[in-house]
Amino acid sequence: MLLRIDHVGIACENLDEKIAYYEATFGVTVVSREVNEEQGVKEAMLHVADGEGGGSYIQLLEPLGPDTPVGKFLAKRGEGLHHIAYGVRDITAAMEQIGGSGVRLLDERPRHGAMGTSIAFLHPKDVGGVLTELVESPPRPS
Ligand code: MC0
Repeated sequence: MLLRIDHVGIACENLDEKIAYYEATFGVTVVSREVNEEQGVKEAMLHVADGEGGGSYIQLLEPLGPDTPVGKFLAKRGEGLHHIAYGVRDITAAMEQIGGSGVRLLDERPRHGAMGTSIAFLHPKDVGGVLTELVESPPRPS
């Protein structure tokens, strides 16, 4: 069901500073920057590699305010790994299959993610303490 690691989401206090750090340290480059009001973040995607069905990225996340998922996470745990996201071919089918196994879905239906993706989160308490995201990428132009 899982095609690849789509991205790792990393919570940070200052997006511009963290982008500069990743570019200087790992030689990766930003391919997309967005504000996602629904998710309460401004974020940047830094390309790492290409894989089946899409790319693999580092996603840097700065909260839009303290009362957002990433804002609460930073207050509680500080900067660091926030979630892991797996690429899937069909997000609705994956949600049905995983939800049917008893894992709590944090989204009833897919939501808008970075770079035109459809995303859905799984409760970290049901995935061994790891906030987990499913990602369906838009079709690649042929
Ligand atoms: C919270 N918990 C985590 C966690 N966040 N565990 C692992 N990783 C995380 N990131 C744990 C807490 O420590 C707590 O455990 C329990 O989950 C409940 O957390 P809480 O702080 O009491 O509750 P909330 O209100 O902060 O909710 C946590 C929850 C929420 C994961 C349900 O953050 C959520 O719905 N997240 C999904 C959406 C999201 O994260 N969006 C931002 C990225 P204890 O043991 O203390 O009870 S958006 C994104 O990434 C998009 C743009 C994209 O990929 O394209």
